[in-house]
Amino acid sequence: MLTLCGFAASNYYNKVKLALLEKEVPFEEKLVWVDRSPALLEKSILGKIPYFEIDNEVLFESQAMVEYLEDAYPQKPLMPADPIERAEVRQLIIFMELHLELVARELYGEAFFGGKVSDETKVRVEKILKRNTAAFGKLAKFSPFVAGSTFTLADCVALAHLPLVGQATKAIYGTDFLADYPIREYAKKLGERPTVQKVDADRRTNRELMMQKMAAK
Ligand SMILES: N[C@@H](CCC(=O)N[C@@H](CS)C(=O)NCC(=O)O)C(=O)O
Repeated sequence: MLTLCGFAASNYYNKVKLALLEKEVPFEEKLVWVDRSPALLEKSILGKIPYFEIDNEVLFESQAMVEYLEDAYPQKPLMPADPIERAEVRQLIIFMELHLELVARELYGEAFFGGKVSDETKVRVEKILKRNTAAFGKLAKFSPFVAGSTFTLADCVALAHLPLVGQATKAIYGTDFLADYPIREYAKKLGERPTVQKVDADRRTNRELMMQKMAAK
C-alpha cells in the first residue's frame, strides 16, 4: 500500500495528493507534523514532508514522488507523451518551485505565521521575486491549464504554490506580484474538479488544526 505522509496544510503535500487523486491511485494518508524527531529524520533525511511509505521503502522530495507515480501508474498520465512537451512541463515545474515558491517561502514566517522577517531579507526577496514573476509570463500559458490545453503535473504544482506566492507578496509588500496573471480565474476553473475540492477541504481542516497546535505552544 502507498501511504502519503505529512500534513494537508502543506503545499508540497497537496501537490502530491492532487496527483494521486487525479491519477486515481489508491493511497492512505498518515498525519506527520514536522517536529525534527529522530523518527521523522529516519524517514526523511532533512525532516521535511511529504514522503511516501511504499511497503518497506521510503521516498521523499515531492517531484521524485510524483515522477514515481508517473512511472508506476502510467494508466492515467499527467505528463505529455512528446519528449519536448514533457521537458517543457518539467521546465515549468522547476521554474515555479525554484524561482517562485522557494524564494517567496522566505516570507511565509511573517506573511502566514505571525513571525518576523528581517528588512534585509524583504529587500533581497523583493528584487529576485519581481524579476522572476515577470519572467514567469514567458512560460505560463493558463490556456486553460498552466502548461497549455491539458491538465498536467504542472497544474498540481501551480495550484499548490501560486496562490501562496501571491498572498505572501501581498502581505509583505502590499502588492500581489502575480496580479498580472489570471491565477484567481485559473484556480476557480480548476476548483470545479472534485479532486481539487477534496484537497482544498482537507487543507482548510488541517490548517485549523495546525494553527491550534501553534497557539497551544
Ligand atoms: N523540496 C521539498 C520541499 C518540502 C517542504 O519544504 N516541506 C515543508 C512543508 S510545506 C517542510 O517539511 N518544512 C519543514 C522544514 O523545512 O523543516 C519537496 O519538494 O518535497
